[in-house]
Parts: sequence; structure tokens; C-alpha cells
Amino acid sequence: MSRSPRVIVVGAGIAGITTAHVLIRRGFTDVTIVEKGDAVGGVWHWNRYPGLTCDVPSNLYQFGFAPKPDWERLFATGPQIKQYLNDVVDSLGLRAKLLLNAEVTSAVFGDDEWTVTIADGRTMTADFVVMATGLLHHPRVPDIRGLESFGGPVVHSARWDDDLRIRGQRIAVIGSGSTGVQLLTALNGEASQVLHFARSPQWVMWAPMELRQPRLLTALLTRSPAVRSWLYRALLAGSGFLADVTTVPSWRRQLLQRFARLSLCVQVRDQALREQLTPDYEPMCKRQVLSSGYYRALQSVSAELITERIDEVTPTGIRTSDGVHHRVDMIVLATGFHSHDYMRPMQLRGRRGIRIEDVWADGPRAYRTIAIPGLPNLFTVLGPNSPTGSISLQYTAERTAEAIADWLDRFAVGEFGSIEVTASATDDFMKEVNDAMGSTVWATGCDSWYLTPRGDVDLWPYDRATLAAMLAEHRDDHFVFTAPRQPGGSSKVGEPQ
Ligand code: NA7
Repeated sequence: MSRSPRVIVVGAGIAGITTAHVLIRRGFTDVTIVEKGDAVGGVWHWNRYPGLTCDVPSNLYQFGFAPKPDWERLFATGPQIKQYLNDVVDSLGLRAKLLLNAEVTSAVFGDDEWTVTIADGRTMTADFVVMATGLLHHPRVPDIRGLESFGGPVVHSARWDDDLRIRGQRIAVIGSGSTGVQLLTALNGEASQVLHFARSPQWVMWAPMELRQPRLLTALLTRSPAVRSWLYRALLAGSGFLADVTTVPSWRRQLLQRFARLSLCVQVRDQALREQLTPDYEPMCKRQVLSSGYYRALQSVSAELITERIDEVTPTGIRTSDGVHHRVDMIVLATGFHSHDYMRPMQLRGRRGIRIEDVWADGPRAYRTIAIPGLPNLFTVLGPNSPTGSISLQYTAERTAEAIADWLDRFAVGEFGSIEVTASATDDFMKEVNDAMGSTVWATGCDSWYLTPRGDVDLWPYDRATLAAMLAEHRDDHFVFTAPRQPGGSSKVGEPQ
């Protein structure tokens, strides 16, 4: 018996685009990508604040199956990446598979199939659901007293409004992660004054973020597919350095950390300001911020650093805990995301009605980033413990999608009707991962968006080869299967543990 699986991919960001392409490449054409936004791109669609730049080199921040030879800059801007993702969707023919403006509100499993409901009430059924819903998706609006009383505009970085007036305004930027640093740098100069509220300053490592891609390189990459593929593989191999320094304590880690410290010392000569800007944790413990212009911008007359805690927002400004009232016309919240919500708040019900809130009562967990006990025929791409801080996302998504396609092959030839990872295999994996996390730089004592509410590091503590090997290895003993549906119902061949 052979059967072509019906697949719904939720999310049209990097993970969703990769999954849809890989599945179609592997011969599974009944794929629908369901996207809540009105365009593809995920974070690159939702984010469009001034200064938005990717902190991964452009020639690595691309799909292995869709290399772009003519990146304008070594580190691409948000609009350039958004354009690239749109171009890829068109060139790979994925547009026809897309359902935009379609927020999934629930997904319920029963009788070996998923019923997916869209916000407008439409329902769809599928044999498999792939959650490619991303991490940095739900803006975190801080609970600051009086915020709602502010008389001017308050905008979160991920919901930027292009009509906002910047010129001549006094603007408060709250938050000192990559976003706050990029915003402060970009707004400085155009605004009359930018106040950076950085309650915990971050290490800001110097990198040539504005450097243009050399014309010769563009010409070579355009003309020669061999050079293109060589460069991509070289960058992928080179990025192993990042996995190494973040996961293994070594002189290499110390060297890079020294460079982060040096970036501050060289660019900020004023002793008092330097002290104010010195974090109380190790470089790279949080997601490392890269910038070539932040420290310079901060030292200009139109910028000010405020490290005092915010006490309250008033109708005309922000009062800090030292009692000083800072008058501002506009407040920008660069306060990050609820990064561990993944596919929630959608209602997700698996086997026998089990809810994702119950499965994840102690925080997000998945087997090898890809499968969740209790949720048969559902896979996650860039799910919990994905290597967000160390390995190419595009590479990871492609390997994950290939693993999913391997299972779909077996479904298609009638080997099973449903597949579900066991709780014990997931527990063993989570224990292994959490043990390995101890030697990573992310566990050296700082608070970051990498940490789950329980304090676990939601990242990948191993190298790329281990990731590829774990995703490619299919252990039947880690899963339970039900037999393909027969006319008249499905027969169980195994019970989840
Ligand atoms: P991040 O890196 O999560 O940074 C959020 C920032 O907002 C961080 O500096 C927080 O300070 C600050 N924050 C959060 N709540 C408050 C309140 N209530 N008061 C003052 N400051 C606050 O988010 P980003 O958007 O910058 O970056 C996310 C990722 O996107 C980035 O790492 C790149 O991978 C791309 P805290 O550190 O908690 O003291």
C-alpha cells in the first residue's frame, strides 16, 4: 500500500521555507505552508526597525540550496534578507503552496490525522503537521509602571511603524540586546537625542557590520558555481569555530572573550563610561552583540547611556530609581521576545487530547529538537534545543527537514499510520543535553533569552557533526508506531510509554 502524505507546515520563515522545499524535493507535493502574517520571512517580515542587520555573515545566512552570489554587504540588512527570502520562495515555486494571513489557532490529533483550524474558522486536515513557528516571535512588552500613561508613541522593535516621526525627537530606547544596540546606533543622528536605557549593558564586540561585499567576490560567485559552493562549505566549516568556543571551555574561547573586552577598551577611553558599560558576566554568555558603531554613537553629544533601573513611565518621560525624570517624546521597547513559547498560544492537542501545556509543564522539551512525546505525526523544525547560538539555522533546518522526509518515506510505503516519540527517549535526550550544557559559555552565569523559565539553556551543546548524526539516525526503538489506517479504522501496534 502506498499513500502520499498530506503535510501542513506552520510558519513561512526560514524553517518553514526550508521544510517545504526539502519535502517537495523529496517528492512529497501535498504540502501547504500556513502563515499568520501577510508575507513570508518570519522574523525578517515582522522586524523592520531602523538599523536592522543580521549578525551572521550573509554568505552563511542563506540556504545551501539557494545561494545568492550578490549580497550587497558582508552582513545583510533586514530588507535585503526579506527580499532574498521572497525571491527564494518565487524561484522554488513555493508561492503556490502558501496560505497567508492564516493564523493557526488550534491543531488537534485524532484518528491518525491532524485537524488544523485557522483564525477565520477554516479547518484543514493533514497526516502530518510540521511546526516551523520560530523562537523570536512574541514581542515581550515589559511590565513597567505607568507605561500606558505615556503621552507619545510607544513601539516595540518588532512592530515598528514606518510613519513614526524620528527627526528632532527625544527618543528612549529600552533594552541593550542586539536590537537596542542597532536601534540606538541608527536613531542617533536623526533624532535630536537618544537615551539608551540599558539596565544590564552587554558586551558589544566590534565587527565590520557595514562593510560592502567586494565586487570581485560578487563577480566570482556570480560566474562560478564551484566558487559559490566552495565558499558556502568553507563558511559552514569555519562556523564550527563558534560551536567550539561556545560549547568547549578553551584558550580559543578566552581569546574571543578577550577580543570582546578589547572592543570596549579600545573604543571607550573614558574610564567612568567604560565601567558603566562593563557587564558583570562573561562575554558570549548572552547572545553576543556585534556592532561597529554603537560605542561611537553612544559617545556622541546626542546620545546618553542610562544604567539606572526604570522606576516608572510618566506621561512625559521615564523616571529612574535615582529619582531623575528623563523627558522623552517617544519610547522604543527593544525588550526582546517570549522566546520559549514556540507554537503557543495555539491550542495543541495530541494523543487522547493531551495538551501541549501539560507536556511542557516544566518548559519546552523535544527529542533531538524534532519530536514531542504525546504529539504523534508532528515534527518541529528549529524546535527546542536547536543550535540558535552556534550553528547555521538554514543548515539545521535542512537536516531536520531531511529527517522528517525519511519518516514520510516510510509512511508513504505503508509502514505506519502514526509515529510518536517515546517519553523515555525524550527524557534521556533532555538529561544528556542538560548535562552537556554545563561546559557551555551560556551556563556561566547570566540571564538571557537562551534560558527557559526554569533556568535550562535552550540551545545545542554539541558540534555540527553531532547534530547531523543525531538527526540522520532513525532509532525505531525511540518511537512507537500505529499501523496504517485500514478501512474501518486504525489498529494499534504499540503504545507510547
Ligand atoms: P534581548 O537580547 O532579549 O534583549 C532584551 C533587552 O531588554 C535586554 O537588554 C533586557 O535587559 C531589556 N529589558 C527587558 N525588560 C526590561 C525592563 N523591564 N526594563 C529595562 N530593560 C528591559 O532582545 P533583542 O531583541 O535585543 O535580541 C533578540 C535576538 O534577536 C538577538 O539576540 C539576536 O539574535 C536577534 P536585561 O538583560 O534583562 O537586564
